[in-house]
Amino acid sequence: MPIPRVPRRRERLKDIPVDGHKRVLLASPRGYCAGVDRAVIAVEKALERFGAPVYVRKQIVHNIHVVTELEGKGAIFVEEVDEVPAGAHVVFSAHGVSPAVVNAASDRGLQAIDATCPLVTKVHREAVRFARDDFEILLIGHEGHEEVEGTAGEAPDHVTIVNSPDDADRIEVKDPSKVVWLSQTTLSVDETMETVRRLRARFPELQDPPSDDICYATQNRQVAIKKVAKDADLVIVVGSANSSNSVRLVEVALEYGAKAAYRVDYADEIEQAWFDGVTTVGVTSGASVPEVLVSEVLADLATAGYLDVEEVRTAEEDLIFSLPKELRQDAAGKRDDRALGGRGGRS
Ligand code: 2E7
Ligand code: F3S
Repeated sequence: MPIPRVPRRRERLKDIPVDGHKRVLLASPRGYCAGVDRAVIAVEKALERFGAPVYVRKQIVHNIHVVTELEGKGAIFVEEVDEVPAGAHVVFSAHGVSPAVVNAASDRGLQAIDATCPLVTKVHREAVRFARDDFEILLIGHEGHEEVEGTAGEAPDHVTIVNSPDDADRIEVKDPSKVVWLSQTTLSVDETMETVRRLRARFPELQDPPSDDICYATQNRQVAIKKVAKDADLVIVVGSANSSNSVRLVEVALEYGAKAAYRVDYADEIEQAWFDGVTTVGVTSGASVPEVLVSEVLADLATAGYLDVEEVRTAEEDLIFSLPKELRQDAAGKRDDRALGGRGGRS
C-alpha cells in the first residue's frame, strides 16, 4: 500500500536577502514522459470503463501525489496479484512485470491491463532474444527496482544484475565470449558508461544492446539539468524518494556544478536554510511528476523573491504512445485514436 502523505507544517518561505539578481533556471524537458502519461491515463480510463475499484499492481508510477490522486478516484494499489479478488481488473505498472506475474494474474482469472512502458517492453524483448541465443546478459540496474525485476524475470537463468561500476569489477561470467549488456531505462548515462567501460576492460568481447536502453526521457532530463546545474547555487528536483530517475537528477546536478541539490515531493518541504547566499535556483522534475507540483514550487520561490523564471530548454519532446491494447476501444466499440507517433526529441 502506498504511504499516505503527511503534510508538513512549515511557514511559507520568507524573502531571502541576498546580493545580486535572484532568478530561477527551469530545466526543460522535465516532468511527465510519454510512458507515464500513458500509464496514468490507462488507470483513469480503466476506472471510467469498468468502474471502481480497479486494482493496480505496485505504484503505477513512482510518485506519491499521482498515486494518492488515483486512490481518490477508486484505484486500489496492491503489492502482488494474489491480493486482487478473482476476476477483477488489474493494471500492471509502467515499470513492467515478469512473465511469472503475468501468469499468476492469468491463473487467478484476473483481467490484466498492461501499462508497461513500450520502451521497457523493448528491453524485455532484447533480453528474451539474447537469452534464446544463449548469451549471458549483464543487466545494469538497481537490484530490487520493479523494472529490473521484470526484465530479469524474462530470462532468470541468463541474467546477472550489475548494480554499480564497482560491481563490474567483481562479477563473474561463464563464457566471456558470449556476453551482452542491457540496462534499466532510468540510470545515469555517465555512470552507466563507466560501468560498461569497466565491464569491457574485463570482457573485451562484451556486446552492446541493439539500441539505447536508457530512454529518451531520462537522457533529455539529464542533459537539461546539466546545463542548469553549472550556473545554479541550489537545485530543487521535484520527485519521490523511490523514483529512480528523479534521484539520478539530484546526483547529476551535484556532479555538474550545483552547489547544493535537494529532492522534494512537495513545495512545503523546501527549507529556508537552503537559501543562504543563493541567487540562482535550478528547478526540474522527474518523469513521474505532474507539472502542478513544479508550479507550486515556483509559487513558493516567488514568495521568497525568486520571481524571474528563465526556461533552459535543451530538447523538444512530442512522443505519444497508444494506450494499452485492452483499452484501445471505447465502451461503444470505437477505436481510441491516441496513436503511436512523434519523436523523443534527443538533445
Ligand atoms: C517507468 C519506468 O515512476 P518513475 O519515477 O520510475 P523510476 O524507474 O524512475 O523509479 O518514473 C517514470 C518511469 C520510469 N521508468 C516509469 Cl520503466
Ligand atoms: Fe518509459 Fe522512459 Fe518514461 S522508460 S515510462 S519513457 S522514463
